[in-house]
Amino acid sequence: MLICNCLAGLADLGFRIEDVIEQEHDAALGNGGLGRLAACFLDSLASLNYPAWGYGLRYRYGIFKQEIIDGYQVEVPDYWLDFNPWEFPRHDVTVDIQFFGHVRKSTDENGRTVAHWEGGEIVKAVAYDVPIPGYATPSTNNLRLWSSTAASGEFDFQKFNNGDYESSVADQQRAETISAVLYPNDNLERGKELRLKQQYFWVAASLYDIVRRFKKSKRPWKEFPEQVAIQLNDTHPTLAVVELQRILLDLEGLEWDEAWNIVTNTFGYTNHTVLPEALEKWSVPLIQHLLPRHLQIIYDINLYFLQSVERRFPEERDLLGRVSIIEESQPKMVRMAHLAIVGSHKVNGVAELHSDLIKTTIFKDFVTIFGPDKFTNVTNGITPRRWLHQANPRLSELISSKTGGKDFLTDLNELNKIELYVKDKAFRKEWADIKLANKERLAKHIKASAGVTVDPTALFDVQVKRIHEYKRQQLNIFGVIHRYLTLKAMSPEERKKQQPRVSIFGGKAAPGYWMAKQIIHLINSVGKVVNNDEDIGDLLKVVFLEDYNVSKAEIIIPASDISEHISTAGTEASGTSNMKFVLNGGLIIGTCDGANIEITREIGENNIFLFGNLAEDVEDLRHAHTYGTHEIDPDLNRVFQEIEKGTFGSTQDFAALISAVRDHGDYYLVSDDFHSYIETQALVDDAYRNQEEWITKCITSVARMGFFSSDRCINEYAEGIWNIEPLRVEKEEGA
Ligand code: GL7
Repeated sequence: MLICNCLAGLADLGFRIEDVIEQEHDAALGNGGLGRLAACFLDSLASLNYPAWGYGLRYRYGIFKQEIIDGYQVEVPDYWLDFNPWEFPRHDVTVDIQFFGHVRKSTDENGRTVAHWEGGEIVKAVAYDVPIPGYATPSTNNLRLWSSTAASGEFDFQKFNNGDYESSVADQQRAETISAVLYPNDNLERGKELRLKQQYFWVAASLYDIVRRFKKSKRPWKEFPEQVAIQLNDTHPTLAVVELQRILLDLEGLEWDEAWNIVTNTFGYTNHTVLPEALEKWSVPLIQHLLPRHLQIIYDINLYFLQSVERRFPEERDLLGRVSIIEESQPKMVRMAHLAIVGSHKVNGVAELHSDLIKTTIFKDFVTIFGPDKFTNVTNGITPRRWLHQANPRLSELISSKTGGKDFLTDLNELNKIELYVKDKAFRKEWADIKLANKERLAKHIKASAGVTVDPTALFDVQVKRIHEYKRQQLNIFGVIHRYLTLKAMSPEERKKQQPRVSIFGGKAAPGYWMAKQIIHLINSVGKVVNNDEDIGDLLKVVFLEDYNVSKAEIIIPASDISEHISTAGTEASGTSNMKFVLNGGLIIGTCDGANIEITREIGENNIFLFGNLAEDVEDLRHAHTYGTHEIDPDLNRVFQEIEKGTFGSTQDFAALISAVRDHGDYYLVSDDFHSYIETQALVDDAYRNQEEWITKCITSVARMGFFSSDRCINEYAEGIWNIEPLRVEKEEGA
């Protein structure tokens, strides 16, 4: 009804809804899976009627736009706020945030030492509210994004009038810099002062807001954790642990133990990666300079923690150094993950393998100290509202016609009803038609954006995600080159028997990640040669889609036949696009990593193409590469030789990609997994040729994907970590 009114209203004004929707920018306030997961969670929280808030920064510039020029990535700023009808500026909701300064200690009338954080500078946080409407419920939650501005709110008129023009706006500009731009690194931390400022600005404003709301309830402080649960989505907001302790201690006058009890019962911490380069550490001098009082509190937290460890494990001197929040390096560093673990009552990983890995590797000592119950798993999920209903309306419609309505969108296990129709001819035909239509739509997009003509009946092989060595787009493109060489060596008759394939890549490289940029360049260079080779024709096309983002994902994912989730085993914490692809009727080629393992368990091992070494063997293989001889796979060597011959242009550019494998220990095991990858890709070709079998696999897989709803995931957090229940809400008429 509402939609009809919108359409009619827009038509009256002379607009088409499609054109209006086109105008909307992606919010782009994150880098990759981590931020997108949070967006799915917000949708589930609202749809399940949980009273929850999301907090973040209102970046003026989100993730950059990617252009491909001459095969290279070029970054362009993406100013998205010129048109954002969804936000409500709340100039009445502001918080003053302090930085720098010093700490003065005094003694109160009870002889207690009181700390006063004084001086420094103040920046103002202004709230912008983004309503998050739940699906099929009147509940709407709030995402509160903070924007930074000068404390005075304006530039300094006094200075301006005195002719000091530059300095009159300097304060304003410095303040606004804090929420100006998102750091574009995915799974990498660089320790920049502005980034730390962003983190503190965000958590201080958010905690102030939370505490203000709690105080209105007039409940005693000890009941704070009953009313409030705060989930740390990775370590980026971990300063919140310290900030809450500071508020309780310095501003509310609680004793240390009482305050710390409240803090630890309030926070939960989700770890999203084991990659060492992504584990946050901040230098002690930097924190000392920016947040002097917080550094004192961190030292006290660490002291009490280490004292308790020492009491319990008096013989284990090394243990203290290993678990300390402070790393005794030069300069000393604060290990944020350790702080998050010590400051939380639950720690979880995001897929079973990942949760096991953190318990046995990076956080092993903490399991010994706190016991295994503090550590748990909550396997990630995705919202079926966006990733099925919105992205693939025809498939959603077909499913709803067989499951008896739209209930599957709020109870994804309902999907299993479609397995009854796996042999139903009309159903299968409609299923195949929908996939083809989605592929035709993507083919049009490929033509328009990359200028390449692709045959929609070819096998669409997709790898879209951030470009990263651990995600191994280099393995994929080396495999594509191997396929090209194999086809080239065939007679025209033999070629005719081969399965045509379109290899589709997309994803951004962090601007400072040189190797990732070389991978993009190699993909484009290979595309240029292969796509123009008349011997090859439609048998193989290679496409790099510019500027992969959520809107493009909604076009690409429903059009995939096979998608690649091929990280080195043990490196991808979960992955979530793997779930999106299968939910949209595509199959997976993947390693035994992250959520691929649980997807296999749910859909059955006949419906997924797994290959490669297992996580438990990775360490030994790396060790062997470094200390033994490292034989490169002969097929991969052929690929390297072809690149080095200059077949794909400038050999210099790609030398580093080859030497990472051949000369520098092949850390990501590209050579070790190459043979198994190529063989498994051949199995994919065979399977795809048998379209009847293929469609059966696809339907069966979708039917068994219920587990991967973010609703299931949020219910697990609510029950196991936050101890909250949904609000009772009357369903809307006709919803
Ligand atoms: C990530 C993981 O790399 C990814 O595997 C996971 O699915 C996601 C959500 O849990 O979190 N961790 C991380 O730092 N980034 C991720 O995408 C950027």
